[in-house]
Amino acid sequence: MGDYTFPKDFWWGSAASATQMEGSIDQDGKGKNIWDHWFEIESNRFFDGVGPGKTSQFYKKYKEDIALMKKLGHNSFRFSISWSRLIPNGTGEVNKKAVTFYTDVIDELLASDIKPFINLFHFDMPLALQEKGGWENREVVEAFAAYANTCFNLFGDRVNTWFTQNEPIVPVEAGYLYDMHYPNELDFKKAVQVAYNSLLASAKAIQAYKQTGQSGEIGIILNVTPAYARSKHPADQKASRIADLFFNRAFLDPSVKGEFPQELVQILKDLDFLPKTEPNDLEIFKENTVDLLGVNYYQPRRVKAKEYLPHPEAPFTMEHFFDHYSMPGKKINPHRGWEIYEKGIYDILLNLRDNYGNIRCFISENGMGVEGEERFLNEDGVIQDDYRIDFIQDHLKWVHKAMEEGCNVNGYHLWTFMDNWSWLNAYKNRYGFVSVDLAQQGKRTVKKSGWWFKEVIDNNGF
Ligand code: BGP
Repeated sequence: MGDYTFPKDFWWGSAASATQMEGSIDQDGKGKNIWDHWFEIESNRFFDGVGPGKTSQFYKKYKEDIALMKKLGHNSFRFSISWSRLIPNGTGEVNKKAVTFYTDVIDELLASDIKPFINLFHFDMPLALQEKGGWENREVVEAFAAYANTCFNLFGDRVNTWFTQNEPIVPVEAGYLYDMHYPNELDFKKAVQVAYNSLLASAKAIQAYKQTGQSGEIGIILNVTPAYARSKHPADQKASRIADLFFNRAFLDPSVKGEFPQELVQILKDLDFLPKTEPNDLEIFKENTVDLLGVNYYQPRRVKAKEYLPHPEAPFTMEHFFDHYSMPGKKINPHRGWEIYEKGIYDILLNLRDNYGNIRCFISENGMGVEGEERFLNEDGVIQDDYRIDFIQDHLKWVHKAMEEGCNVNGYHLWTFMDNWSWLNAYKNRYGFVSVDLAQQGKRTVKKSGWWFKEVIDNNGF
């Protein structure tokens, strides 16, 4: 046993999402989601032209995968339900084969002493609903609450840790500001509406959960990285405050405190970007805050005051208020291009302790995507991913320190269990404890980090 011991019942495990791991996207009655559709019309947008159909095939191999999770000591696993697999058109009829599949997955996890954590939405809007505008459309808010309710009724007797959404800012920024995800719009007004409606949908799903009378807990998963200013100069400080407002507080405050930050509301009002709302929305936010917060952390956000005035005709984005800042001497994961800054995880947790009532939370994603890991195979065919072990360990040390200082952290999940399809990067960067060999029918092999993590779990620390 080392110096870093974690509390008894700490959640050790990993996270994944339906679209990234299920595969079998055109089988057993699944409806299309935006990823299936976008890949059909623009496969060139995806690394090596690989789409979501060719994922790790959890849909077929879940028993084998869960057996491996058990072997590696997991006590919890977060996955998402594919809305368009369960309800092919987003509303209306439920797909019985999907019910069977998710029931079997849950039962298999429970039989293996692994707590299922279910997330209801991970970037994968059913196509039928995106055709109506997706989160832009208030009808979709109601459709989500109904879908959530269906899930609670179907699975809530055995699942007691729920999440409404994963990183709701991603569909906003990637889909409506930066041309990274479908529907590839660039429209700030719509982006604000999408953010507002998805948060409202989350609150309504929480309301639906409470109305079921089930005894579990429900939360949301946010990537709440602090925005670090280049310097103490007031202009840099202001840049970071505004970046923090848009990227973090816009999601954290309504989810945890049930209200939007006044400064953000004022900025949007001044720019005439306030979303359409209905009279009792604020009450819904106020009354339906989360029990639990998932924190995803990969990289810090660094900003500085703007160097130049924005072009008057350029479309409006958050970068109207700040520039991104590349800090000299930063440590970087070259494969993903993301800075590695371990202390960021501690800063997030202290912020939650000091400004968000020390809400019960856990690290719901952290991880390192690396290209070409087969370079590190040893003679037994095991990937020697010492860089991943260092990455996890260095982050866990900061988590441990935050806990010693009173932060209410209940677990650590790696992104991800086995190598998954990574949205635009497809299979370029691998994140898993377990490698997936696409050339050999998705053959699974535990990496060195998987065995190392098992030891950490067995010792409840290192
Ligand atoms: C998070 C997402 C995950 C996962 C991860 C790694 O933001 O919740 O779905 O993909 O990032 O990012 P990427 O796959 O783009 O490398």
